[in-house]
Amino acid sequence: DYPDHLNAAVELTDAMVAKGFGDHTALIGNGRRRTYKELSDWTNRLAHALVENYGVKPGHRVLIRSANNPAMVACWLAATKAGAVVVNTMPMLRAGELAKIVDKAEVSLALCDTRLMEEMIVCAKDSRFLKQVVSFDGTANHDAELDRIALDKSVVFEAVHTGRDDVALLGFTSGTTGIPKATMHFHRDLLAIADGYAREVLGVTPDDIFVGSPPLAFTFGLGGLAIFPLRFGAAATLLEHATPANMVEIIEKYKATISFTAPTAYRAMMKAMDNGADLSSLRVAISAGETLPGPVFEEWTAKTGKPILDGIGATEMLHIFISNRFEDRKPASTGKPVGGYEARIVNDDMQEVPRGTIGRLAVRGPTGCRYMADSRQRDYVRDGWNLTGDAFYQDEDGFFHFAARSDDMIITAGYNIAGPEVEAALISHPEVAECAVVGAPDQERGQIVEAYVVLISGVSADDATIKRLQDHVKATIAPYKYPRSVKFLDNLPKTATGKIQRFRLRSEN
Ligand code: 3SK
Repeated sequence: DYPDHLNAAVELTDAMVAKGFGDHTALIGNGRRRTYKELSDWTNRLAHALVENYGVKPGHRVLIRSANNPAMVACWLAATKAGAVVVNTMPMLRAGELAKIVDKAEVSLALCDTRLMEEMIVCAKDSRFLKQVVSFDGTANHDAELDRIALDKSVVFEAVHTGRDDVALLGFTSGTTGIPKATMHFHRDLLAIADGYAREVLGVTPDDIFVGSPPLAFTFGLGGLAIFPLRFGAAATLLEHATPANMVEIIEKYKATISFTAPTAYRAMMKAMDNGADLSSLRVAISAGETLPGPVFEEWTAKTGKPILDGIGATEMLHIFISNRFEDRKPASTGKPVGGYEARIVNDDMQEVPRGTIGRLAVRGPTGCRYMADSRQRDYVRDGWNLTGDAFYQDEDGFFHFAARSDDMIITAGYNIAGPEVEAALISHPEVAECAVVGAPDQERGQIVEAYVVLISGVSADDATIKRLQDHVKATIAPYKYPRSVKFLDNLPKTATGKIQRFRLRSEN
């Protein structure tokens, strides 16, 4: 239960100082630590600048363009304190992609890291909506227009008395299909993901230090690397260019306790451990974005002695809504609903199917999908349930298991085959570094199973390897599921957030 008037940014900064966390480290990035008091003062100065110098009013859409760094978090909090609706965006977006977001969200002000101004200015040049682009310094120097203006402002700011159901954030998702949608999230949603998942599943304490790779522009990153730590007086380490190698460095240097990243990065981090890396400070590893393969779960648990928790989230739902728990986890399972959420497996008529049957994942709880001006809303929310587009089944113990994205089911000669099941079989072959499986059109069978494989270095991409991989799949799962077509790639196409873009592979056909 949240009060009628709620400003999430105040709860994550000023309220934390009032609770006695002023001297605790809140953010570490670009070679500097910032305490909660410093973050509170910084964001209040920025909020004054936004209101007094740039005319930000409640409900204005403010876009932020930056890599993960403390200044981006400060700008997001400041704009939220000023009552703006924030759109966080990733640094690699080009002017054309930014323009689509600006138009959809009717963005009037953009705050942009000085190092990323070029594409932002191109985007603003012909925009109907975007009237001001203001630079901020994403390094620790505070040497850009917004920083200079904020410098003389008061550290006390009376935040806008937003309602708990006022929109605070627009999360953009193109999912794995490439067509962007804006999802609206309220002030209360921003706190609900911390008070649900982060409190109940992770048991975050002020001693925790977070590290991770997802961009803050993606709600997975905003939750894991800003909202969760700040809600509990913990610290977040922010990396502008996160790689498994520099995440390992940060874990060793700051004794990080909670990591957020995708399964491929955990595989790479385990390789680093083989070369002597010390990850013993981690108390839990969170894996999401792609399903965590059973062998990675087993190997991580054996090597670190610490839990790796797979979970599923969605930009539409804001964050993770089904997860494994420390004391209740199963390999190759996504876990059970997070407190406050309900999940069920339904057929196309929204009827619950028996345990063990693959169907559509339906979920409801404190957060949910609200697309902005998008007719896809009625496909996503039916009878009050959010249909995430995932095919799942629930086992006898109540654990949910991912089968496929609904559009990743391959129908071949009358059989339904979940692409990710074939991927899990392929990835367990020692010569496979990464893979993605899709359905390719076939005259005789309708579709065939087609695998795109990235081999580990030194293995030849030839017919003998194809045969070895096909035999391995036949020996691992029901033989009819083996990939009749195997193609080799140097890299898999992925979104900026690391999700495999299977639609691109399908369109190769
Ligand atoms: O995996 C996802 O798509 C996701 C999206 C938002 C928040 C959290 C997660 C895991």
